[in-house]
Amino acid sequence: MKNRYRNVCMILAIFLFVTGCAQNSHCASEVVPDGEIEEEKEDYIVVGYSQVGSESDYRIANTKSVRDIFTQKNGYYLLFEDAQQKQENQLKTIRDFILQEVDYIVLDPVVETGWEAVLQEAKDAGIPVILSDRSVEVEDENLYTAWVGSNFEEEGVCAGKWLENYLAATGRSQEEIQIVTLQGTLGSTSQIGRTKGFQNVLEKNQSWKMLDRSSGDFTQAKGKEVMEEFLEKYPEIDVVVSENDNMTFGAIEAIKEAGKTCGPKGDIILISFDSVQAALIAMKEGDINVDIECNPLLAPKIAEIIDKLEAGEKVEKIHYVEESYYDTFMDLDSVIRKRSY
Ligand code: GZL
Repeated sequence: MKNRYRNVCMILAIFLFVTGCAQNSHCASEVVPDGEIEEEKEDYIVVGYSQVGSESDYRIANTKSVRDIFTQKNGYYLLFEDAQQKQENQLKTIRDFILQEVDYIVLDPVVETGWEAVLQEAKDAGIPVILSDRSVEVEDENLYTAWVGSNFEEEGVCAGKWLENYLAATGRSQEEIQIVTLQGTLGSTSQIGRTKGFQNVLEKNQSWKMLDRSSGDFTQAKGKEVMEEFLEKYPEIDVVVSENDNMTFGAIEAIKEAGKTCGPKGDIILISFDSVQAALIAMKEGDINVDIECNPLLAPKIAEIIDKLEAGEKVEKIHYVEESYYDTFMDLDSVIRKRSY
């Protein structure tokens, strides 16, 4: 698609002047990416990226993947906005991108609902939208061109099946198992899928009892708060299902401050999601039993989709990334050494 770089700068200048952002260097830096713009480069693909936030280690790795790929050297001009986990920020950002006539919008939607109007505006403006990581719930799936991410329901099923095997291997498959769940951001694709997937396995195990589920919003602080409430309320917790590693770090703090232990030698079986490096180290230290991987390196696939669209090729709608799980029965040293996140 013809580079709109010069138009973008002109519109940007008008936009910043009109909205008074020109005086505010912070605002100006928000819409004009860092680093020297190579004036002589004739052609950029202008990509507007609306990121959920910076709430977790997964998110940091996911953002790094975006910044590593969408560089001027690779022919892209990246406009990147962190929504601090607020949908209203993402809605405003997308409308700014439309005003700036970007070539593509990439959206990681904090929750699944509330996107029809703004996606219709992007469609009316002729700007393709690619969804990254989380997805949207819309009547008309033509409002977005493609989605790249994880099979979250499969991740939840994987966690449940791991627990079935572990309880059988430790002679506890007939025992009543009391479970609590730290859920991610309510209404996000990852929370919906992981909760549903684990529930599918729970329903097949009569001796399992889900005492409670509550959202820690994928953050360490909130995860600790919720775990403290669970420990207050439920004296006998056998399993904690924590829908991301940062809530897990908070849960570990709360469990230890309550004088209990977790992990393979602990009172509580701890199941986590994401498999970021810090969590695998905590697993090595004996605090986590199993971690279901959630691959944050989505930008290469997104760039491949954009390049195909640029070449006028058709693209598939759904693109799953490769991922696995890790537990203490594996050689964690070699896993940790090889990981880029
Ligand atoms: C999953 C992603 C989730 C991660 C969390 O793809 O949406 O959001 O599991 C992150 O760490 O906050």
